[in-house]
Amino acid sequence: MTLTLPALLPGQYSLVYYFFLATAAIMVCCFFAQLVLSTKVMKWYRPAVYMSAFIVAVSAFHYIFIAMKWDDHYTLDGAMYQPADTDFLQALWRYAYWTPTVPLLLVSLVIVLNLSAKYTRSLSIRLSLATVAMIALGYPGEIASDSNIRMIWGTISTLPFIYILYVLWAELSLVEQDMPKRVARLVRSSKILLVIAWGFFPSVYLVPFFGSATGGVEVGLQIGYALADWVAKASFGFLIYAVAKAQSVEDELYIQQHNAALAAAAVSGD
Ligand SMILES: *C/C=C(C)/C=C/C=C(C)/C=C/C1=C(C)CCCC1(C)C
Repeated sequence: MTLTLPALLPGQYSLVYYFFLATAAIMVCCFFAQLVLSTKVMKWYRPAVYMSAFIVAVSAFHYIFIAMKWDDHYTLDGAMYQPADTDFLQALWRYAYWTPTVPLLLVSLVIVLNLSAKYTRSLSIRLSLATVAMIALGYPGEIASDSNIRMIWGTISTLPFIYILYVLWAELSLVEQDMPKRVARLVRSSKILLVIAWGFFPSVYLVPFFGSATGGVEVGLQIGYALADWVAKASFGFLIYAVAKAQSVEDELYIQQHNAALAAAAVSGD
């Protein structure tokens, strides 16, 4: 991502500014919604819903922060908004924002799969390490001005990304076969949403190879990243809740049947 921003038309400047604020407001609403929803699932799924709440809370802060930075950076000069002479450190802020939130997105998905404790731990650790590696390896490329260096780090960063996709699609499709149909369907929707939203980020990474930073490109990138977060963080959180709720209904049924069997055994005098 470029460090220096282009001059913008007033409409372009305002569009991005209000889009950041609207995104922050949406994330705040999602935060309270997730807290309320967390009470509606069995307590062993609650950490996943709390993680979604945490992710949207961090997102709200991030968007308020970059809205302020954006506002500070530009001044209206004649007909155009002119950027300050300093760097706009959006790559640093964005990668700092991803580091805690992206691993948690995957861990929340792993928790609602309701697998054995050992497998849950192994998946959470492997996927978290892979996301952290992906972010750490992408960063030097993101801030490089040399396009060869950008390409090299981007390619290396794609390896853990492919590993994540492999684990989600190949490895987890085996455990989905044992899940109740309704749950398996929701898990599949979560994965599809995840791949579509996550695929957006490396695509944006490629933009500087094709275009120069004009006002239109910059506005497109900023709004594109924000929309990707609506999908990858806000909407994904509600799917995680839906899986947790479906799992809770199944667990409730199982517990009832188990109790009924125990009661029947007690009546028959065993
Ligand atoms: C909430 C933020 C999310 C879900 C961010 C996801 C980011 C990625 C999947 C980034 C992937 C990248 C590559 C696969 C290669 C180029 C460098 C990255 C870091 C943009």
